[in-house]
Amino acid sequence: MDVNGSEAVKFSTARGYGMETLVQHAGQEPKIWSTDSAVIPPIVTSTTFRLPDVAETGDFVYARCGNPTRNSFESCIAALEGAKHGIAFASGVTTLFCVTNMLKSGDHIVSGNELYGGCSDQMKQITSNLNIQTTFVDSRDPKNVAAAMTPNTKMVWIETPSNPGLRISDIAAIAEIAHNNGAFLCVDNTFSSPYFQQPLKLGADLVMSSVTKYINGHTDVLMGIVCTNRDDFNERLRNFQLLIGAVPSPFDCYLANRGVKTLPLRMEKHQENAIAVAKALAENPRVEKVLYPGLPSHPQHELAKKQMSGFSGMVSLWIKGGLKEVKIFFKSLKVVLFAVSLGGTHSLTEHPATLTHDGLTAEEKEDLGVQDNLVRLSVGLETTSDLIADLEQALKAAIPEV
Ligand code: P1T
Repeated sequence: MDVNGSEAVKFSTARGYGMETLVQHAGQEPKIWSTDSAVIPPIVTSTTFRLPDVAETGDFVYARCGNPTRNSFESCIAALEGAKHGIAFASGVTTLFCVTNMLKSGDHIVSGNELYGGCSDQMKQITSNLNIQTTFVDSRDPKNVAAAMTPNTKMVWIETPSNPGLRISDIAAIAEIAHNNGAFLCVDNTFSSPYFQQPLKLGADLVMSSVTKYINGHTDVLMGIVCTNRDDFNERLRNFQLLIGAVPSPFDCYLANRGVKTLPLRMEKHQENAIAVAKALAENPRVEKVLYPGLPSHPQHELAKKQMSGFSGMVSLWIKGGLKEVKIFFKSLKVVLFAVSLGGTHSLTEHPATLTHDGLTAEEKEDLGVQDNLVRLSVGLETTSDLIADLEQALKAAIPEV
């Protein structure tokens, strides 16, 4: 388009334009810099877009309501989830905030009781202030979800596998319960990524992910995304992008779009390393218990196999001892880094009881197995034998006698 829909203007000194005008306009016409042959989508940082006419908009108007780099990324993740729509937000927790804001005062949520601590804290501390109460149930048994449904229940929220105990919830069974009660189901798919699990195909209405984790995969972007096939949900969530404005930056969208290109390769290697690490830890006399959904020792291995095509890179272990041993264990690691977050190329380990799930009450921690000796591992892409050797030497340092 030419300037303001009129004839193209040639910006040059010969035409008498001043320097102050030329620095704004010369060489900046979309015809000069835009291309339809670049292999990689460009980072479009413009916050505003030229409009064709009064009461007419082009594809883009203003960065909060749409940006070409963000659109590329959203379309890619929607395709991976088998969805019509993908709507990206500034973080995973913002995505939860926007999804729960589709409810109204007096509505009720039934949620799995094991969630990332930031998500359950948000439901308890912020969503509740909107007069939307949440009942938390052990969603491993769908009957618990059914029993908690009330006439006001409008949303069921589950995380599967869950953070940090890797509990599995039956997506198809819970979707049916939600629908029979006039509610919708949203699944937090962060731990699997769409590569290993596509909840919409199992009946969920919405699927969200913290892009910060496996989807971006490189520990350098904070972002969330929700995908859906429902046009009405898409409209409402896009309106939140516009009115709340917690949208990811074009640069972050570019990075995540770049990161996701290797999602299949990374997920296969995360899984390969996680299986090897989980097997080695299960045989270690210094370890009380190991959970990995891909091993037959996981109590819900059969359900995991039914709804997932692979088991990701998250391993949870309870070491022998308590806080003292756990502290020495973390300090002794050399390859695996002690840090929250997950899903990146580096192996990370964290202590849910004092970090990600610190907000839980003592009873909730006990009920979920978030004891002082629980260690969460996000198994990265390093050489398998280096990871196992590092974990084994740290366990030895922490628990010299067995
Ligand atoms: O950090 P953010 O992008 O806002 O995503 C929140 C979130 C949502 N859902 C799950 C399952 C998550 O694990 C997270 C974030 N989790 C961590 C930072 C963590 O260390 O567990």
